[in-house]
Amino acid sequence: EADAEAQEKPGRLIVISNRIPTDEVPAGGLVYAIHEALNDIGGLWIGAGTPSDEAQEGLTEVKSEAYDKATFSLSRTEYDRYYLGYSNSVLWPLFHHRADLLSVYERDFEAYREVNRRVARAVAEIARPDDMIWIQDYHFLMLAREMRDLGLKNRIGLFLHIPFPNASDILALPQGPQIANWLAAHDLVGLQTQRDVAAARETLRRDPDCEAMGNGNWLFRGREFAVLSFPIGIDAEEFARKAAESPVPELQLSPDAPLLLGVDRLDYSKGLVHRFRGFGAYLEQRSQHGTRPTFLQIAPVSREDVSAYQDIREELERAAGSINGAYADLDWTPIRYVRRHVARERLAALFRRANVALVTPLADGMNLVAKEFVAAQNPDDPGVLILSHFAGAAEQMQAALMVNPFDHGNFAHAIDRALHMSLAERQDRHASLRENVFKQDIAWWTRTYLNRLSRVPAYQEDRPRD
Ligand code: GDG
Repeated sequence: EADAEAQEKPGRLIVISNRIPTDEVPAGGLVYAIHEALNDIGGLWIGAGTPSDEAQEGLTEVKSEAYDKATFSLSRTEYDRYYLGYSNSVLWPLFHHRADLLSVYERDFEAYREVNRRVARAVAEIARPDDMIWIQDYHFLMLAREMRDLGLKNRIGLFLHIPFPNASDILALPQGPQIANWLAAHDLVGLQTQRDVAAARETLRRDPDCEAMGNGNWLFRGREFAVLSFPIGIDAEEFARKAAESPVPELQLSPDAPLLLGVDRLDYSKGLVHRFRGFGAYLEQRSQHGTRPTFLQIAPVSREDVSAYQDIREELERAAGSINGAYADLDWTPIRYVRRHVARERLAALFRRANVALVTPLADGMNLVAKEFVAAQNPDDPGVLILSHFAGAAEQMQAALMVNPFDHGNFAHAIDRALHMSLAERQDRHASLRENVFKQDIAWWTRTYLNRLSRVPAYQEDRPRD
C-alpha cells in the first residue's frame, strides 16, 4: 500500500541538507535513506559546496547517476558565520539546552539569513509546482519562510534531527520570537520524539498568531501546518549483517574480558566526561578482586574550529588520564580512548563484541548508536544497553537499562547490574529492543514521513493579519 502511494506521487523530491554525499552509493544511515528515497521517486539533492572567496547565486550541478545533485555556494566568511557561527555556536548549543555555551553575534545571524535566502532563490528558480521539498535540520530553519516569501506554494517539510528547545531556552535566542513564523512556513515539521513535540507545542502556544487544532495540527495566521514526531531509525538488517560478517579488530583483551563500548562524535552533548566519571565511580566501588572490565570509547573529533569542542577534548583527556592513573595496573588499562575515526565494518564488529554499550548523552535528538548496538548483538547471548533518559531513543527503548548520566552513583550501579545480568534477562530486554529497531527502521522512517507530507492539502495563502 505504501509503495502504491509512492508511485502515485507525481512530482520530484527535492532534498536540502547541509552536506550531500560524494560517493555514488553513500554509507551510513541518514544519507543512505535519502539516497534510496531519491532513487525511488527521482529528484534533486542540494547541499553546501566547498567554501570559496566569494559566494555565487544559483546551483552547481554535481555528477550523479540515478537522480540529480547540486551544491549552493558559500563564501569562506559565510562558512565561519553561517555554519560555525549561527548553526553550530548558537542553534546547536541552544537546542541541546546549553545556553551557557552560546556565542551570539548579529553578523552570524545575518550570514545565516543570507545563506537561507540564497538557497531559497536557487530552489525557486528550478522547482516545479508539484515537487515536494524536504529540508533537513537546523542549518535551514528559515529556508521555508524565505521560499514562501518568494511565492513557492509547494509541499514543504522540515525534519529536525536535534532536540526541540524548551520555551525558556528559546528566550536566550535573539531570533526566538520568529521561530513560530519560521516553522509555520512548512506544511509538516517532523521532530524525533513526543518530548520534542511537547516542547514545540509550548513555544507555538505562546505565539499570538498560532492556534492549536489538535492532532498535531496548527493554524498560523489562517494557514494550517502540522508538527509530529517521526523517530529516525537505522538500516538494521544491513548493520546486523555487517556486524556478523566482519572480523573483530585485535583488541589485546582476553576473549572473555568484559568490554564496555561508547561510540560518539566528540561533542559536549554526548555526556562523555560524565560517562568517564560514572565509570570511575563504578571502579571505585567495585570489589578489588572482581572482574576487570575495559571501557573503550571511540570519539572522532568534529567541529574542531569551534572553541567549545576544543575545551571538551581537553577535559576528556584529563578525566581519562586521572581515572587510568588511579586504577590501571601493569596488565590492565580501564579506559581506552580512541580519537581516530574507525571504519564502519570494524565498528560493527566491535558493537557485536561489546558486552555493554554506554549511550549516555545529556541531550540527543535520537542517537543511532543505541540502535546500532542492538542490531549488531547476537540475540542468543546479547549484551546490555545502558541508555540515558536524555537520548531521544529512550522513548522507544525503555527495555534498556535507563540511567541518569548526572548521577554517578546511579551510573555505577547500572554498570554493575549490566555486568552481572542473567542470560534470561538480557535476552528478554534485547528481544524487545530488537523488535523496535528492526520494525521502525530507516526505510519505515522515510516512508512514513514522505507519505504524510504527500498527503497535505494544496497550499492555502497566509491570511493577512487583522
Ligand atoms: C544527529 C543527532 C540523531 C561515530 N563514530 C564513528 C562513526 N560514528 C557513527 C555512529 C552513528 C553516527 O556516527 C552518529 O549518529 P548519532 O545519532 O549518534 O549522532 P549525531 O551525529 O549527533 O546525529 C542524533 C542523528 O542526527 C540522526 O537523526 O540520531 O541525535 O544529533 O551512526 O555509528 N562511524 C564510523 N566511524 C567512527 O569512528 N564509521
